[in-house]
Amino acid sequence: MDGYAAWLNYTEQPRQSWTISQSLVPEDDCLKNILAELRQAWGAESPQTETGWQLILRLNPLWGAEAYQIRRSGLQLELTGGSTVGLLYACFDLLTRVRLNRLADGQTIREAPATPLRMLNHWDNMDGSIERGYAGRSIFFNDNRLLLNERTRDYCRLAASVGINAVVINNVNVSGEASWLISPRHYAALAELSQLMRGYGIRLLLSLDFAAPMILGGLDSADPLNPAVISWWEHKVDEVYAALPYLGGFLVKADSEGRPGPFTYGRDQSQGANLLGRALAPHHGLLIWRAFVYNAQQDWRDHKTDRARAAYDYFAPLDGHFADNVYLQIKNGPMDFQVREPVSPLFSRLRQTNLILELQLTQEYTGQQVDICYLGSQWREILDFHTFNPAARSGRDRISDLLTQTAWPGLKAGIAAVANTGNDRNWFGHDLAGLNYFAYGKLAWAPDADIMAVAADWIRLTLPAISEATGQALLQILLTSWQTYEAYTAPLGIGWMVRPGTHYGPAVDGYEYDRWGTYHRADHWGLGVERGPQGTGFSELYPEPLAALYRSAETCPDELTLFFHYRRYTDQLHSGKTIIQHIYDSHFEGAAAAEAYWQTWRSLRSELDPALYARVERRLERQTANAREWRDQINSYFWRKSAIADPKGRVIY
Ligand code: GCV
Repeated sequence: MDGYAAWLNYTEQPRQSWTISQSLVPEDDCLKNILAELRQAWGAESPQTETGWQLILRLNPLWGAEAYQIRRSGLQLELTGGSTVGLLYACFDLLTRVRLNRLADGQTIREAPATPLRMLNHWDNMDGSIERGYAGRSIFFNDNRLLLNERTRDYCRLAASVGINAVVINNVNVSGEASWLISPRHYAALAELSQLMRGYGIRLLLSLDFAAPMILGGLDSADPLNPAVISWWEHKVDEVYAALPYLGGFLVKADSEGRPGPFTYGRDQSQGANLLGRALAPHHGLLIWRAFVYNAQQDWRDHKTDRARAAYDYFAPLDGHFADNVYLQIKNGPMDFQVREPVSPLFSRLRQTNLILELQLTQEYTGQQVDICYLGSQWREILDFHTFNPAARSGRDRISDLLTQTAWPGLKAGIAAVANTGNDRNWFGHDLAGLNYFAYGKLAWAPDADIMAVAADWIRLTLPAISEATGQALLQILLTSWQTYEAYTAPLGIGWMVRPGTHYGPAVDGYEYDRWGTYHRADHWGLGVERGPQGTGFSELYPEPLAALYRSAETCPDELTLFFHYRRYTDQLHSGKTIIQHIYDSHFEGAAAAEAYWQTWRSLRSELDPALYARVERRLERQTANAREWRDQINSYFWRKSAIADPKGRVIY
């Protein structure tokens, strides 16, 4: 088993006999793809209708385009979609239900996505490399060209099967040939790709270089208020849409980590975003502007500047300044996709800005698809977080209420995630990392989904041949994996401590004297960044009661205590343990848990496909070694700093 089919693994199910007794406009691409999917799953259509499924496809244009209904009466299956995209979603749901034996006679299922925009961002470069990619090279690019092959279609099938409806194919760090994606050099290939994606209900979007008027247009400025720049963009966007009428819009990373942006010209972020938003408006395109803007040239001696504040400080004052088709895309936490961070305070504050929550599937800081880390556990906490945004209707202020646009009237919102796929045969490098992609789609569609049920379904769909007991063992690993990863890496919300550059494995002081604003401030008394009112004041960016919760070390939740406060090693946590004892215990326990995953996997060997077994086993061996390394470096470092021995007498170096 090579993992290529992922959860669309139809091999173990009996072929089904089926026929479509009524078809709609056959030249519609979605309909063609529905038929192709049915054939792939169930085999060729069969004329003996009495013994097989009889499908009737209908449209109900009064529904939202992505809504659908499945009604079963005996062997008759009536699928109704708000459009053929809705029918495609109905088809994937039907195939899943038949495989999981979850479609009773007489049952009617009605579904519509709760989040309108469900997007993936690929950080793929045109040379074929992927920034922070851990599953091989790009499936979209090689050698400065677009790739279009059977794999592209299979990618669309995977994405559509979990309800993804927008994909940005190129890295937000746009450079080299990627700046030229919006030029005639690439229109023909992009048009073909966007047409293919459209047949799967997916809008293609592109990351843009803010300096394009200079690079492509030869202007001497990219100032968003310069009339020549404005007119260049208007013409450029008209040209792009003439070639790519189905383009969803653009994504921009500006003024961050060396990218050009409006700050160069003394303009603010909304002026940069609106320049492009206005050019896109006549074409109904979206402009997605990232809030990940910070000064990456910090002096470690400076205890007042706080990277965690940056997005808030830049963007909160601009609430209400953005054009109607502009969305602000905000990373879940104020720093950068650490295993644990508080939710960004921007979600608690903005009330007149369209929002997108940005998550990271690619496991940059969470094990790089070597270590198992089911991020659904992290996302559940983020989605359930009460923002206390004063604009939200009472009781509807969770992040999930924002995404589903139920928090307050007029709010437009969506969700995005940095993708974890590549051209490895199994798409994800680690077979078990496929769950993160699957779960992201499911939570984007229904943010209140149960992450345990999602994982259990993923196991049954991806590994249909394994026994119930093996499935349960695997489920236990997956459900505890995020907590395990957190336990053996940087403690109590402090984050980082990773090897500079690669971001895999421990280097406690790796970023301590660097320019990235990512410090732990450990000394011989304690550690942590003081972000209360006496420190950087970050806690005060939240509305009450969150500010009060985070402001004081007495009330701050244990898991974030070092994010918000400098604490002494001897301070007591709510758990009853001291900080130092927590560090020792969690690292010994986390590393032991990782090793136990490896043992469990080995005990399942006879149950598992040999190739799958070997792929995952190799990674578990590496995860165990990584966890040990984290355990020993962190414990030794803090023992040496604090001179407090482990009362349990375990080995520390
Ligand atoms: C695409 C982090 C990563 C970068 C990434 C950046 C971003 O800093 O390490 O590789 O760049 O986030 O989200 O823009």
